[in-house]
Formats: sequence, structure tokens, C-alpha cells
Amino acid sequence: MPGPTADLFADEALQQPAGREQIGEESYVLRGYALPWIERLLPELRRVLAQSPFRQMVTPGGFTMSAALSSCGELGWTTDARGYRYSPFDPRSQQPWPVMPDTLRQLAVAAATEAGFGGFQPDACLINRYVPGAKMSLHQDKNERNYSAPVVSVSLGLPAIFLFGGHARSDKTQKVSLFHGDVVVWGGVDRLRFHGVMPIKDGLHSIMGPQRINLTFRTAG
Ligand SMILES: O=C(O)CCC(=O)C(=O)O
Ligand SMILES: [Mn+2]
Repeated sequence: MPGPTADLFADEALQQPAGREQIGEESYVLRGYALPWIERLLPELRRVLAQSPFRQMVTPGGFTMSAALSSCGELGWTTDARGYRYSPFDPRSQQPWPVMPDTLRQLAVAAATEAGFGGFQPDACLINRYVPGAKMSLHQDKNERNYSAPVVSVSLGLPAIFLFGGHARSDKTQKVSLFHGDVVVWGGVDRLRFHGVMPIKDGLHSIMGPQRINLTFRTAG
């Protein structure tokens, strides 16, 4: 009979290089990768959100997204009745999106390099806020002009179940639990895989409170 120790060593995660779990041919979860950056990152994020606050956007189909959104960088992602697109201007203020803070950019570039994507030059960082119950339906990130660059996704606050699918919406999805400080990177042959987030469970995170914040860095232009 295998005891608890044998069970522990049977865990797939323990057979991966420390902290790096492969979830696709060119996709990785870097466990806790953002933790050493968070103290520097949070004040920068607060400044970005003071300039371009979270707002709930409406899809071209007329649905209000449950995750609230903002952006920073040269381009920000927006949706309205006219469609999904990147714009250099925040539609709320008609002003340029906040500049992408150095710590955020450096974290994204370092995580991309760790996952095998050297030379990442993100020009857009989407910021999603999920309160309990909020989710993101399966979708592909395909409004960017440059698919040769990966997507780097940083999770903060409440845990989430990330759904990582295939190239067709109907393909089977893997369920990947994401925690505060985890970073997911997908690119190359995996760049256009469908993905989404299951409804966030109730909870209170010791640093972020009753919410999950996700940052996704892309090369959009
Ligand atoms: O919140 C997440 O983990 C994913 C967000 C996402 O897929 C997106 O903003 O396009
Ligand atoms: Mn996405």
C-alpha cells in the first residue's frame, strides 16, 4: 500500500523543473514567479488605475463583461458595440492609456524569457478585475497584430481556475489552478489556443482583498 509519502512523490508537479509547469508545447505556468515583484508592482498598478479606472465593457453582441477592465501601455484593449480592438486612447477619458510602468514591463519580459521567449517587447497590458462570480468565457487573444510574441499573464489575489483549451472552441480544456503570484506564458504554436477563467469563488485575499486581478502583456501593434 503506498503511504502518504509515495502519493506525494507521484504528484506530477514534482517531476517538473522547480516552479515551471509545462501546460502546452510552448506554454508554462511559472509558480510564484511574480511574488518577489509584487511589493514594487502594487504602487505602480495603483497609479495606473487612478488614471484609467476599472470599467465594465460591453461586447459587440451587447453583453456586459463580468470582469472589469483597464489597460496600460501604448495600446489598450477595448470593446463596444463597434467591436473588439486596440486603441492608443482610453475611451473613457479620450486620453492616452497610462504608460506601462517599468516594474510591470520588466516582470513580463523576465517571465517571457524564463518560458523561452527572449526579446519580448510588450506594448499593451490589459488589467482585469474579477470579483467573486466574475468569469471570462473561452476566447482566443487574436486582436494583436503580432502573434510571434507570447502572452504573459500575471495572477494576483483570489485563486482562479484557468481553462486552457485547443485551437477549436470545442476542444477539451485543461483546468489549471492559478494563485497569487503565478505567471502563465503561452506563445509559438500555442499562441492562439482558446482559454478562459471559471467563475471566481468567494474569498478574501490577505493582500488583494475580495478580488482577483490579472495582468496580460501582449505585443499588440
Ligand atoms: O484572467 C485571466 O487569467 C485571463 C485573462 C484573459 O484571457 C484576457 O484578458 O484576455
Ligand atoms: Mn485572453
